[in-house]
Parts: sequence; structure tokens; C-alpha cells
Amino acid sequence: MRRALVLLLPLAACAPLPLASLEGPRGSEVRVVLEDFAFRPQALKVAPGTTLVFVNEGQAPHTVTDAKGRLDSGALAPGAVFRYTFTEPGAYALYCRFHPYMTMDLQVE
Ligand SMILES: [Cu+2]
Repeated sequence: MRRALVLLLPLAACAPLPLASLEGPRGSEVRVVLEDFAFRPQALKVAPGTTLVFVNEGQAPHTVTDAKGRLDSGALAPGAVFRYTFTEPGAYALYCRFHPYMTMDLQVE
């Protein structure tokens, strides 16, 4: 978790919410970056009701897809943003359909 916090620090300037939002109350937003070719952070724990704002900062198209089929962003072009509010507690194994080695472990609890 500490590593994820450090990686997010440079993003704090662009995000409207403080880092405390990582495990903040319902309604918080947390920014996740899709790079070529990794999610940043690659592991995250948030409270139910948190909205993750996925931003493709890479040069390639990516997707945000749940291994259990609960969500799929479709293709996100470079610069595209995908927002999803995670209301159901549980473990989400997120990955990119174009690059399945791009993964993110999300805990909603
Ligand atoms: Cu990808």
C-alpha cells in the first residue's frame, strides 16, 4: 500500500481530492492511470461507493475489464477517461483485454 501512495503523489497536483481519498468515505474519487503497459497503482483498496477515474496516459488503447465480467470500459483511446463507481464489496481482478499482462488488484471493502 505504501508503494501505491508514493506512486500517486505526483498525481495529487492534478486530482481535486487529497490522498486521504484512497480509503475515504462513500463518494470519493480515486485516479488510476493506465500507462503503456501497466495500471498505476497496481493494487488498491477503497471503500464501497468509491469512484475510480481511469485515465489512459499511454500511447496505446487500453481497456479496464473485470475478470468476472462485472465491468468493461471498452477500448480507451490515448487520453480517454473511464469512471466507474464500485458499490459492490469484493475483490476485483482488473486487466486490459488488449494486454492481459496489465493487471490491477482492487479490493472494495
Ligand atoms: Cu492495454
